[in-house]
Amino acid sequence: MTRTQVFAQLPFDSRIFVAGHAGLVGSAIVRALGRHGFSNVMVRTRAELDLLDQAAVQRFFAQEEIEYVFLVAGKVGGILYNASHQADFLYENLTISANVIKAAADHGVEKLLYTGSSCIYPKLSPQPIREESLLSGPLEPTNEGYALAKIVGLKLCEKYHRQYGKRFVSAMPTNMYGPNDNFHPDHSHVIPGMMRRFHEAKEQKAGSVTVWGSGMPRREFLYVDDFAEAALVIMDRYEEPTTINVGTGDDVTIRHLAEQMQDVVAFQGEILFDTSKPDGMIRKVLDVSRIRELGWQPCVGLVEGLARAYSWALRSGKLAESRVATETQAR
Ligand code: GFB
Repeated sequence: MTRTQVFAQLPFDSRIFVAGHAGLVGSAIVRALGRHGFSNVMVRTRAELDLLDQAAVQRFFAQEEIEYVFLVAGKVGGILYNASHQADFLYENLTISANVIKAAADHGVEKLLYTGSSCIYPKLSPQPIREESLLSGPLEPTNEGYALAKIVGLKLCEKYHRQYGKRFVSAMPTNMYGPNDNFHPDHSHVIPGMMRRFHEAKEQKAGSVTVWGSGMPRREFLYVDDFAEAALVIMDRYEEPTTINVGTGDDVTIRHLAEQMQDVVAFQGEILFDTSKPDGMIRKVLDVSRIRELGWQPCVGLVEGLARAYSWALRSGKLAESRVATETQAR
């Protein structure tokens, strides 16, 4: 199959802006664009372009004649960080989404892909969660601020789509992990946080490692480079105003994840559970029929993905960084 057959609608020399290129998802999208031969990919550091600054974002779009936007910038974090910083998560994600989507609408962007996360769906959604569950009930309280901001962002895309015919679409991925993740012990998502705890326990030859919560919640995990491929497929050929889920369709318990992590990190001790830490949603697995119909499916299974992520974390020095250093980086 030639490249042009894979991405028939997306010209290889188009001016593509990846908002949030330094993070887990943005860096994977930049890698995927490079792999597939897209030659005109634009990125800006936070120092060069503060996405919270509406005037700066407007100036940037006015000057750069951007044609395609992957909007994956935002404040992210795991269950504890989310729960304890809800104002920041709501304000920053809302503002970034509004600034970039409006500027893209004002300055003739051809197509924009907005991303949120599966936590936008109600706490008691029927599982696997279909796109139609959106706004059908109360949210999980530990991430209400983040989820509200992301719901507004995806609805803003949908409204521009319906009112002005803008090709603004949104994708809701499940929990992702991989290179350039945040490995802070308290701020991060479960995979990098747990990986750090297991790694440190192994280094210290500890007899046990403590995992947050009861171990019973179920989560679905997607290797971020698989998501990046899905993002390109969606940018190329998904044209609906309503959002599309991206996941594997399979979930595991946190206990099972911990056992896989123990093998990957080669930690010999015992696994304990700290039930004073929150469990969050008891189950969160996406219905992925829509994205499957577009011809995408994930390639990297959980064990292989964990091994790749661990190898990256070791090579990058992320697991060796002091807790103070990772805290500064996470802000
Ligand atoms: O990735 P995580 O923080 O996010 O996973 P959510 C939380 C689940 O993993 C809970 C357990 O059941 C935790 O009790 N867990 C076990 C751990 N050990 C750890 C650990 O070391 N760190 C963390 N973080 N959890 C987030 C939302 O929800 O998912 C965000 O807060 C976002 O808004 C993200 O949507 C994808 O899946 O609970």
